Amino acid sequence: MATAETDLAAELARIKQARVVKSFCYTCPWQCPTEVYVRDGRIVYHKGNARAPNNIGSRCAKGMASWWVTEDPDRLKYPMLRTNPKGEPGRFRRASWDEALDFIAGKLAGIKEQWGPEAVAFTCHHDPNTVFYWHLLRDLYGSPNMYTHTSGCEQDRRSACLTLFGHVFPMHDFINSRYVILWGMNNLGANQGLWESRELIEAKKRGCKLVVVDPNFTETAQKADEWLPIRPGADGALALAMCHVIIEGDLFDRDFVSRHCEGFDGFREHLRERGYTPEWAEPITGIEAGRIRRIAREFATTKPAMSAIFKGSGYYTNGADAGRACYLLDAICGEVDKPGNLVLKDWAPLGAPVEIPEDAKAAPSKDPLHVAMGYPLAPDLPNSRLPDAVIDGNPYPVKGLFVQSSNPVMSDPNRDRVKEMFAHLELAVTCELFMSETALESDVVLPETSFYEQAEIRQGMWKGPEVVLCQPAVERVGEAKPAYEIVKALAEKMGFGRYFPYEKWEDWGELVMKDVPMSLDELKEQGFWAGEMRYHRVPEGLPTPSGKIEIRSKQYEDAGFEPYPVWSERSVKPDADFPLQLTHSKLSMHCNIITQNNPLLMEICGENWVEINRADAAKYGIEDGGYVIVESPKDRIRILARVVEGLVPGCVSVRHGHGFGHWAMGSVARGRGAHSNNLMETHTSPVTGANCYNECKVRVYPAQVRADSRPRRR
Ligand SMILES: Nc1nc2c(c(=O)[nH]1)N[C@H]1C(S)=C(S)[C@@H](COP(=O)(O)OP(=O)(O)OC[C@H]3O[C@@H](n4cnc5c(=O)[nH]c(N)nc54)[C@H](O)[C@@H]3O)O[C@H]1N2
Ligand SMILES: Nc1nc2c(c(=O)[nH]1)N[C@H]1C(S)=C(S)[C@@H](COP(=O)(O)OP(=O)(O)OC[C@H]3O[C@@H](n4cnc5c(=O)[nH]c(N)nc54)[C@H](O)[C@@H]3O)O[C@H]1N2
Ligand code: SF4
Ligand SMILES: [Mo]
Repeated sequence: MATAETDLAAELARIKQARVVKSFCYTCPWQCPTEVYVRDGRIVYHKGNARAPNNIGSRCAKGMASWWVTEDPDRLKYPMLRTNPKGEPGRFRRASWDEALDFIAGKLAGIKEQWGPEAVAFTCHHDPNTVFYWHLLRDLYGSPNMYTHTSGCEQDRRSACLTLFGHVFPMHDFINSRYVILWGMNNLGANQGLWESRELIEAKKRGCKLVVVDPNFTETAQKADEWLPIRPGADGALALAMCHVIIEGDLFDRDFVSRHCEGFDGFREHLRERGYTPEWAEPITGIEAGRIRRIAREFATTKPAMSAIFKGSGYYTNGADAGRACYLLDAICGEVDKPGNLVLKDWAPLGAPVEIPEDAKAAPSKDPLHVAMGYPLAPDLPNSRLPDAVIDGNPYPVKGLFVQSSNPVMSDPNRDRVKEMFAHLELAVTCELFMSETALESDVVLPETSFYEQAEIRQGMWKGPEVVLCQPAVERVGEAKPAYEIVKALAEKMGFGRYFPYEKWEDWGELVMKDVPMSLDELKEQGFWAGEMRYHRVPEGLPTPSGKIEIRSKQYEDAGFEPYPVWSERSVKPDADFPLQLTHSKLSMHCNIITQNNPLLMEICGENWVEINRADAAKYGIEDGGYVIVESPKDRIRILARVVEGLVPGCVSVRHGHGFGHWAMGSVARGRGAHSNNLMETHTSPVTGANCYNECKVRVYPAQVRADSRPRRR
């Protein structure tokens, strides 16, 4: 059936004399469905797919600039093998695919023989077709250590959500909400699904009240009705005090908690016993007790409402319980999975791309690393602890590491320790688009294709079940290959070739789609599949031990933690020598450290900066637009300063991205901006092992050289 939109796509293709390929953007993890217009092998235009509920046609600046990745001269073109010992600055030579994969297969066989298969780990952030590596390295080779996106990201949020609701990634039904509290979640800066940003703005227009809890007056706080400038690492105290007000004021949803929650009465006693009152929280959070009471009452009495978190609360060692406490506001007010709430999204019924018989699968002989490390509640790898395994053999030796679509040398805290880890590995393989800093520390660097050059079928990030697809739109760069071809070729070298029988991507695509009520051909035509959006799953029972929302967490108790969230101080506090708390936030014009070699985005935002409150700036002689030194007990960086009103005094905020030799061979990115991740020591959440990027104290003073007159835009 032709619609106005398909006609538009056809008309655009005709005008541009181009072929249109339905695809998705994967510059950030939100995978907006797109239409890519290709003429003579080049992308001449691209836009959002307006029929997709996910982004309804919109794209952000990062997505619009993303075509550059297909033409960037700095892209990796060939497999590369290291020619000098690890630990020294990496030198590489071009290798054939055959030689590179022979090398990897040989090392994998040696590691398995000497140390066992669990001595190989796999980690990634963006996970393009990662599932293929998993089937080979987990199912056939036998390592239980296949990790993905969250290891460097919102580990604490995920564990809070999983233990409470049995769901890993609720979506935000802003559009139907009347009251939204965002805790350190900067949707309008560090954008998540574009439909979420749109719906948040639309909800505001319809009268929804937006409260942002953040030490920084972020892009989202600037659009909010109220900004609560909380002290860093204090969210747990604020949320617990709000729960106290709601419960003591009899403002909770009695019927909902009695039917659907486990442990409500115990929670009331717990809050009383611990004395988690607004007066107790005021000096910890910096928010007046009266304001805490008012916001708590407003939240409980305005329906529908939502309390949501992402990274902010999890930047600290007390982040796991802080996250639980923020989500408990939803639970006690009965605001879960109804219109206007956090929705416990249904996933699409995607199948595996290969069929490996059960009797061919290897049975791992050891617990996965996160369990052996003592973090059974971790949803992913506690990756700041990976160096302990590699360097010290604790909890057991790891000798081989695959890194795909991730740059841990730049992205994890404590760069020194991460680099040291690579020097200890017998096999380090980095699958990349560029010669990243992590690639430079590796033995083998494999060039992968970008989302414009390969196929992939994934779960979509809309609030209903959704499948999104990308398909090859342009020629591959050099000899780069997609993961499904790399894994097939490696499997053949390892004697597992028969399990990867596909000749073209459509062969595995059919398998992935076999339970989705849409054919692969239709998917290629439409670019996405969207199922029915549902609410009200809580009464059906949740995948928690009790089937209910676990206010009292059995999983926490079994793992040796307090079953109710407790308040604890974060680990690193400023002192006389290092009087400021380091915090971080993302850049709206870049995604993490992916986009800094893109000249279009670098023209808008060519370097990152540190924000400092006006009072602190005066105290330390810092001028707006000047360069400063940010120094911790461990390291120091030189970075542009921005003096702002809207930041809690006593902390500084580094916008994350850019820095040192970033994109080791990237001609645009190199030397622009500053990189803060070596300022921190390794601090991890005791519950999940999450990276604690903000556990760091610093001092700030003017650098010698003044800033140039680059335009200052966010
Ligand atoms: N434009 C853009 N979009 C992105 C990304 C990007 O790099 N750029 N990255 C993507 C990724 S991987 C992720 S994980 C998400 C992240 O999405 P968000 O979590 O929304 O983004 P961050 O900027 O990390 O937000 C952290 C916020 O927490 C605040 N904060 C710091 N300490 C505290 C605290 O103690 N309490 C509270 N309440 N807040 C605190 C910071 O000031 C900051 O505003 O964004 C995704 N989208
Ligand atoms: N100081 C500080 N550190 C942080 C954060 C912070 O806010 N402050 N944020 C943290 C967060 S939330 C996250 S999620 C992590 C993310 O950190 P990482 O795990 O490092 O992930 P990214 O920055 O997303 O991407 C890293 C690499 O993926 C490569 N890449 C991009 N697309 C592809 C592809 O299609 N295929 C392949 N093979 N490679 C590709 C890019 O070239 C890039 O080198 O950083 C964390 N680190
Ligand atoms: S939000 Fe993410 S996926 Fe969507 S267009 Fe922007 S960068 Fe691409
Ligand atoms: Mo992230």
